[in-house]
Amino acid sequence: MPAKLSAIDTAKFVAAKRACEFVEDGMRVGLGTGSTAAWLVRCLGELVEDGLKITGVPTSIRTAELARDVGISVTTLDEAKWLDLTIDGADEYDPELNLIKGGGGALLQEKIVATASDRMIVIADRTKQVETLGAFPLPVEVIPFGWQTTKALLEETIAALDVMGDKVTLRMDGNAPYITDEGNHILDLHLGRIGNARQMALVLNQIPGVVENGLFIDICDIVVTGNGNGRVQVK
Ligand code: ABF
Repeated sequence: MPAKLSAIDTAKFVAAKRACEFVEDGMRVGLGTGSTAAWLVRCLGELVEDGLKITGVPTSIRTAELARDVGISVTTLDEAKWLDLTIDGADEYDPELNLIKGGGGALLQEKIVATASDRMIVIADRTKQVETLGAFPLPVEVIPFGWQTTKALLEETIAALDVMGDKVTLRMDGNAPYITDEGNHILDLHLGRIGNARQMALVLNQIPGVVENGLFIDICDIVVTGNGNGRVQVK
């Protein structure tokens, strides 16, 4: 373990290290995005240095850059076609292992890659565990064309679902909306609590202009969590 890690980084590191035990020689591995997934990429880089043979499919430009930096051979999902395993972070996970993801702005590629995998493992620190999803703002990716109309339709739809929540707000980095690797915008839905995540995930994607949302339902198979004392739990 790297020297002098903070408690939160220790939690992320040990979860990432433990998840590497699921990676076997010759695997095609989806590589997630975010700070916990970055620890995974670094740990896999060390294993590759020691002879592990894998091919990585990154879920963002920044993960692709980090993977190359640590010596992991990367390819595209079109090349790989299907993956043995995807390992990624999350913003929240509930008892059914349903997730909110996308706080890092990479939800679209993350959901495509995770779905195109035999297994999906989430690595997280203990703070990501919730009884009910929704305290973390739900990211929704929309195309730039007519995004303000899409935002208004989202507000109407959420109101119709009678969801107790604040107004829909656009994540503003400075004066510009957050732009994804695909050039789309991210809207953050401040819902507070999502009573029926399965229904919400389906309804959101029916709205014209919505590309994808950060609810990952029935996609995650295993959650590996770490805590600040270096202890790991596999669920
Ligand atoms: C990414 O990792 C995102 O989907 C998710 O929002 C983020 C979690 O970031 P971190 O690991 O930095 O907490 O997969």
